[in-house]
Amino acid sequence: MERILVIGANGQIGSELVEALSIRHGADNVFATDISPKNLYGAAQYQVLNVLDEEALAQLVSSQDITQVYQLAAMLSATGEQAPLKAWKLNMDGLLNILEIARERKELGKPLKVFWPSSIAAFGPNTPQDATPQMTVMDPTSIYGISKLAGERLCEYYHLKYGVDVRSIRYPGIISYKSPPGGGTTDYAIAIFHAALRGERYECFLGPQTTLPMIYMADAIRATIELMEAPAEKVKIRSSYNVAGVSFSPQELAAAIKAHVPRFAVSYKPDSRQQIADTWPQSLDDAEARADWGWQARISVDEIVREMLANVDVKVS
Ligand code: AKB
Repeated sequence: MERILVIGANGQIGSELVEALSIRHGADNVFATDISPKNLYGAAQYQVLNVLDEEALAQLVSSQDITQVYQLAAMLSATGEQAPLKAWKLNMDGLLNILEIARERKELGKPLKVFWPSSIAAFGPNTPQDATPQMTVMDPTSIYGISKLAGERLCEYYHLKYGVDVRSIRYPGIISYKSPPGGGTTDYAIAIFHAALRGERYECFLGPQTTLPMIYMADAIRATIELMEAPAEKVKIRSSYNVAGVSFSPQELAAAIKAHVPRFAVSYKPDSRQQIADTWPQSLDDAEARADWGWQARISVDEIVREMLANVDVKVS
């Protein structure tokens, strides 16, 4: 029986992951935590936890006999640039706290399986942008991207040196309707649906031709759970896996929305997030994820558009 801890449960991924894990493992075995006292998504078991409080974290892991932890608390690319030192501290120390606890638990004969999200932000301006390979030049220029690349190296280090069973995915931009994204460069791909459904013009903060890799939340959650459930010997990469979903530009997404909402209009006013997006891949080669643990994306751009238009709740945007 698994006992699962989700850190950052009120975030975009956390809110949906807690639900999916509860269905799989039983709500009694899933502990949702976040820095906020508000149990925003009605998790059956919720408590306040600051991932930077290593003592509180270790105490929770041991008192609840946790066997799997998903460390999702982080500052994303756009908000990270507003407070680089804070982003570095949260993103790095949060991960290190978990890895250290996993190392200690392993020594006690109580292994803790760790999931930690990396991102396409770990790539940089000298990375090949089309079908970006798993192993390639990585020279991120945002503090978020630098923390993701450093985090990938730490994950592999703790695996090689201490045998910690840590697993990771380089998430593309994730598109979802349930919970809002938290300050990323790919957020336009959600905000655009809210504007379309409110009957408003959308002013996009990226230029019309800025193609980026994206993935629908259902595929992202499935990838995460499939990776965590794969037999350990199949998880050959312990830094982080490329996982591809779809790729599109703002102009292409706007056209796909217009096919359903003909009067929808978009204008473009790139801001500082454009410089970040310009250094990221346009598409990913995820051959290793496919070969090692059978990953296969299912949801196309047209399906994403249909699902988002049917489900986005404009009352909460
Ligand atoms: C962001 O835009 O910062 C995130 C990401 C791609 O990691 N969505």
